[in-house]
Amino acid sequence: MSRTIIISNRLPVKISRTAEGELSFRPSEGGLATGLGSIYKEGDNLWIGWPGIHFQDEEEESFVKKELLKENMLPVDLTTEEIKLYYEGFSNETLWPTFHYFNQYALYKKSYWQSYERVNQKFCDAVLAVANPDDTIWVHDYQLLLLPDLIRDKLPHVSIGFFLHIPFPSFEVFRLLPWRRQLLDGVLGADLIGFHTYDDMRHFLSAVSRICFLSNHHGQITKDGRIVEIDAFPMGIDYDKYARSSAAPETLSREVKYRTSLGEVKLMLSIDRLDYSKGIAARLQIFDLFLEKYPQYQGKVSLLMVVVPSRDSVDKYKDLKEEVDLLVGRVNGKYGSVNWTPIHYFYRSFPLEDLSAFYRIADVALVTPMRDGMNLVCKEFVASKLDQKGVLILSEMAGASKELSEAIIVNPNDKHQVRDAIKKALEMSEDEQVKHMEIMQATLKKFNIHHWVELFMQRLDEVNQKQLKMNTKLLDEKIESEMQDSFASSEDRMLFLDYDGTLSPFTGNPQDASPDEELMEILTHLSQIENTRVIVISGRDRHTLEKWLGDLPIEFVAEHGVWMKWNGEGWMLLDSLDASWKNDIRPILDIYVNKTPGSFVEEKDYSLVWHYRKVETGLGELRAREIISHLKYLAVNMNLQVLEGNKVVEIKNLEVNKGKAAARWLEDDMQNTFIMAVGDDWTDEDTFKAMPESAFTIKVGDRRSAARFSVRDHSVVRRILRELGNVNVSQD
Ligand code: GDG
Repeated sequence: MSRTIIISNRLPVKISRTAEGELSFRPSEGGLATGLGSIYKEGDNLWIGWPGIHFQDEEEESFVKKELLKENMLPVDLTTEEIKLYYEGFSNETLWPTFHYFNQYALYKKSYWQSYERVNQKFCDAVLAVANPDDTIWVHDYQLLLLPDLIRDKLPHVSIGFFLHIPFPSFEVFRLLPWRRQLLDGVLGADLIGFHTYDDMRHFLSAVSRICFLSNHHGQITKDGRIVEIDAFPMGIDYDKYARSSAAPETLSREVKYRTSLGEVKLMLSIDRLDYSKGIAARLQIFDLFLEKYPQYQGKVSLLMVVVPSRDSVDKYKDLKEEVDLLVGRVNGKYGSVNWTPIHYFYRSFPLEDLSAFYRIADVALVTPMRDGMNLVCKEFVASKLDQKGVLILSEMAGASKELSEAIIVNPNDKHQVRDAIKKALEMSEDEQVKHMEIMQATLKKFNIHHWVELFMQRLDEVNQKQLKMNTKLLDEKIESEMQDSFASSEDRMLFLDYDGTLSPFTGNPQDASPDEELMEILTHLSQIENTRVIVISGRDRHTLEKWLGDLPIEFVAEHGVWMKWNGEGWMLLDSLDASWKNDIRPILDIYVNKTPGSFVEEKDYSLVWHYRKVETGLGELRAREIISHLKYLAVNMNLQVLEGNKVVEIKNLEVNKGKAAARWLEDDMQNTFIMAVGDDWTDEDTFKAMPESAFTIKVGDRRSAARFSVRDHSVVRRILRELGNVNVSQD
């Protein structure tokens, strides 16, 4: 039976050692653990991750493994060095600062990277030891960016989802990473990649387009013949859990206790892990500014600030802790009195009942991160406000701000704006508070954590169905051997081969793609086999094809079918074609060449091609769209077709296409003829469609095609052709 396997850096469990040296297991309270609890605890499903402790010996390791397995968890043991280099190092000192736009804090250390690679491999080994090809795998977060592709390599058809919990930065920041390409290739091993917000998603797509040269269509990328879908799935909270906890008697009694000791002041609340991305220091400076500018609030409002210890072995976090301690001391020293403390500061974590009491008690939640993937604290505050009174001040840099537009949205760098937002929040009428809170609660109730899990899993399943339904089947060994048998046993053989992207890789300059020695050898060899015809069917002009391949005993279709050359005969023109339209269209294309550095026009006998492979990424695509819309009506009137290819826009006569040309080689009875057609772009689709059903039609790259099979790239095509050339054909 197929299973779901969740993988994250940490397992959803807290294991601690008691004073007597015994181990105690407590389930983690995190939102993710709750949300995914409905999945991983079911049947044979599993959660794989680091258990958070170092095993003292093998006996302890096997005991912990056994205990965890009872709860459907499988631990990955990490050494002290791996925690230092992979976790604290690459994850938290390289990726975390870069992804949160603190790239000046990022360390680019080779030893960190190497450990990150090794640990991702370690996680992969743990997955492979238990996973089956029909399982569904869901990988979480920035510590495991390489994992999807590592798994894909060994289980090519398994369904893999990936979710990033932190922001994905703009391409300009992401590109700073020395290992940017490997990181993207790693994550692109997934079938579905999810982000909290649309902005993260578009930053990712832009990085993929610029670094991996893969474009997307409505968030869908095709990589190595596979579909990869990218989308935004804003993560929610376990709404009912927070609402319930807010009404619990234990919470109410703690609220009374805290209210009594705090006195009759208004209360602002902030809760964060200690992190520079959370804007804790700036928040303290803002509170200082607020008390200074509005002295009437001195003695009337306090800030309850919970900072949860985190990553305190990383230098930057130690520095931040010192800075926060200092600022709290300064503000309290400057304004405090015997009966009023401006800031109640706690550097520790609290149980949920306390947290809920804080959420209840607070008049204002001050959530002002410099950058945050989502931020769950603000959502928990809203869910805990059962009487709907309270105001949320929320940084526009938190993913949550995209959903909670009823909050007072601020830019945390604009200290004066936040200072005044505090005043506005404290003075907001109760009616208005309720009005905003109601709308936010309705959103969070619907888009809760269970909804998030369901949406993601459903979508992953849909992508999986899409992969299965794709017309083409990845060419495997079995089909290849069938193909070789058919090649050997047929009386005649016919191979229609596209050139660019099929026999040869794309180059910046089309003229640089001349055949290399290997290709010449393959084609020579094939064309020498008896009763075997090789037809190169290309969009290129006949002069180039003649120059490059004219010495071989092969046949040609040039300019997508304008020109044809049968064995031993001269070039033949397709019917009577008109080329006078070029005089009207060429000047238009020249305008675009003039304003687009790196682009040029290729003029063929019966078509014009605007090339933009060397144009700045993005600009080329923009101009291509401009050209297409510029020529749209003109083309219809002039009986032309405007087609978008691989970094080209081609204009040619409507009646020209590769399929029509290829059909001239085909006869009625071809039962004893082995036919193969290979191509990589839309112009080859016409060839595929023109072929008899039994033909071996092969698409290179993309799997959405009329072809029966697909292969990854031109190097696979070459290997297949080389092996066909070595087959012993029947002599009778
Ligand atoms: C990352 C992304 C994204 C805090 N103090 C206590 C406590 N907490 C709980 C909160 C909340 C969670 O910790 C913090 O979640 P955040 O979302 O605010 O922040 P990160 O830890 O940085 O999480 C973030 C998130 O992943 C999910 O995708 O939203 O952007 O950075 O649930 O309640 N819980 C308890 N005691 C505490 O003292 N029990």
